[in-house]
Amino acid sequence: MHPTAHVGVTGLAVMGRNLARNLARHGYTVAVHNRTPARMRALVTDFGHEGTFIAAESPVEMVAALQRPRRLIVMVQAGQATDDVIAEYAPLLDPGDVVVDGGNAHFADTRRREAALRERGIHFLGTGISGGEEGALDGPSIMPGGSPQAYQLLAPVLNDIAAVMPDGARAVAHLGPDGAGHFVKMVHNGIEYADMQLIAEAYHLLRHAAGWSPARIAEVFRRWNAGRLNSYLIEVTAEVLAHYDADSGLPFVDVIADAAEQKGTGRWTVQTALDLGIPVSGIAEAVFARSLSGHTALRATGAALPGPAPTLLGERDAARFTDQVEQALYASKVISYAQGLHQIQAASETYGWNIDLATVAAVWRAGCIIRAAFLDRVRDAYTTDPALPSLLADPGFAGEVGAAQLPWRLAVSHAARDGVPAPAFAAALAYYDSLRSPRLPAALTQAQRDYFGAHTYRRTDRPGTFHTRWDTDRTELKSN
Ligand code: NBP
Repeated sequence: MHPTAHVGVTGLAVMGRNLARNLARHGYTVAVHNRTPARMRALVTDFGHEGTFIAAESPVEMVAALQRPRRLIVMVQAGQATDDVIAEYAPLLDPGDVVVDGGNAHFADTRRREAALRERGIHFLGTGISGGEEGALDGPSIMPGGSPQAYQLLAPVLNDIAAVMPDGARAVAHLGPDGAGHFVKMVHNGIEYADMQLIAEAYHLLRHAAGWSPARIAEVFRRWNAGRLNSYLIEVTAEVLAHYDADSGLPFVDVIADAAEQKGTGRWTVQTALDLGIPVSGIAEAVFARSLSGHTALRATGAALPGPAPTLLGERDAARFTDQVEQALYASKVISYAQGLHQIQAASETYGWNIDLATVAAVWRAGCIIRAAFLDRVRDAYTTDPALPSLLADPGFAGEVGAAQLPWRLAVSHAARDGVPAPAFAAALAYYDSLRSPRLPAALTQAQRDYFGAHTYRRTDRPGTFHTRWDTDRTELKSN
C-alpha cells in the first residue's frame, strides 16, 4: 500500500465515520479502519463519492497507508477500548508520528497515555470533540491538549474541519499540554448538564405555575432565544416542546419517561471538582437530578409524601412570572459557567497547564452543544483580565446577575412554596449568596470540628492556629 493518506481515522461508529467524512470533504485523503471491518466497508460504499478514502483492513494496512509523520485519529469508546487501540498501533508507529484521541477520555488517562507514548517519541494529542454526530460531520468544536509540536502537526487539519465561529474564526485552539484538552471537554460537558437542567427547571416551573401547554412554553423559549439566552440548547428546547407524538397526538415531552440518562462526563466533572476542592454545585445538582429521576422505585415511595396545594397563576401574573424565570435562568446559567471556569482555572494551576480561559470561551462559541451568544462576552471578560478570579468578578456579569437577583429569588421562592423541585436554580442562588456573604456559618462548623476532633481553628483577631480545651475553656496556640 502506498503511503498517500494525509490522515487516518480508526473507530468508525457515529463519531469516527462522520469525522472521516468531514476530513474527506475538505480534500484530505483519509485512511479508515474499524475493528469490525463491515463498518469501514459501509463507509466507503455509502460515502466514497464524498472524497478519497483508503480502506484499511488492519492496523498494519492503516499505518502503511499514512504519509509521514503519520497522523492517526482514534475515535473509539473511551476507556479500555482506547488503551487497546493505542497498544495495537504504538509498536507500528515511528518517533515523530502523532496519535490523536478524539474520544471522551478521562483527562487522567490522557496524561498517562501521553507520557507513555512520549517515551517512544510518539506525540499524543488528547482532543475533546463536541457537537455530536452532526458536529463531527459539519464542524465540531475541537479542544486539543498535548505538546505544541503535536498540535502543529494537526493544526491545519483540525482548523479545516472545525466549526466556523461567528467572527469567521475556527472553533479549535491548542489549550495546553497533556490532559488540558480533555479536561476542558469534560467541564464543557458538566456545564452542558447544568445548562440542560436549568432549562428543564424553567420549563417545569412555567408548566406548574401557569398551566401552559408545552407548545405555548415553546413560544416562550423561542422568544428567549432572540435575547441574551440565545443558544443551541434553548433553540433545541423550543423545537422539542413544540413537537407532538405522531402515535398518540400528545405533546412529545409527555410521552417520554422522565428518567434521564448519563454517560459519565458530568459525573467526572463533579468527582474531579471534589478532588480539586472547587464548588460546582450547579453542575452537581444537575448530575444528581438525572440520578434521582432514574430511581423509579424510590420516587414511587415518595409519591405519597405530602406537599403544598399548587396554585395556578392568572394570565398577567403568569407573564410576570415568565420574566422572573428568564432572569433566574440567565443568572443561574452565569453561575454554572463561573463554577466550571473556576474548576478549569484550578486544574490549570494544579497541573501547570496554563489554560487561557478567553480561548476556552472562544472555542465553545460554535460547533459544541453549549454554544451560546453570551460566550462572546465571557471571552471578552477573560481577554480584558486573564486572571479574573471569577466570572462574577467581571463588572458586566456582576451587574447583570445583581440586577436579576430579585426576580431570581422570587422564582426560587415560588418553586419552594409550590413544591416544584428547582435544585439547580436554588443551588446557583445559594452559591451567589455565599460569595457575597461577609460571614459564613463556617466559623461554627470549624468550632464544632475543634470541639469533637481537636481539628484547630484560626481566629479573626490574631494570627496562628488554635485549639480550645472545651472542658477547661483553655485556648492553646498550636502554631504560628
Ligand atoms: P462508541 O463510543 O459507541 O464506540 C464504538 C467504537 O469503538 C466502534 O468503532 C467500536 O468498534 C470501537 N471499539 C470498541 Br467499543 N472496543 C474496541 C476495541 N477493543 N478495539 C477497537 N475498537 C473498539 O462510538 P461513538 O459514539 O462514535 O464515539 C466515539 C468516541 O467519541 C467515544 O470516545 C465517545 O465518548 C466520543 N464522543 C461521542 C459523541 C457522541 O455524540 N456519540 C460526542 C462526543 C464524543 P466495533 O465497530 O468493532 O465495535
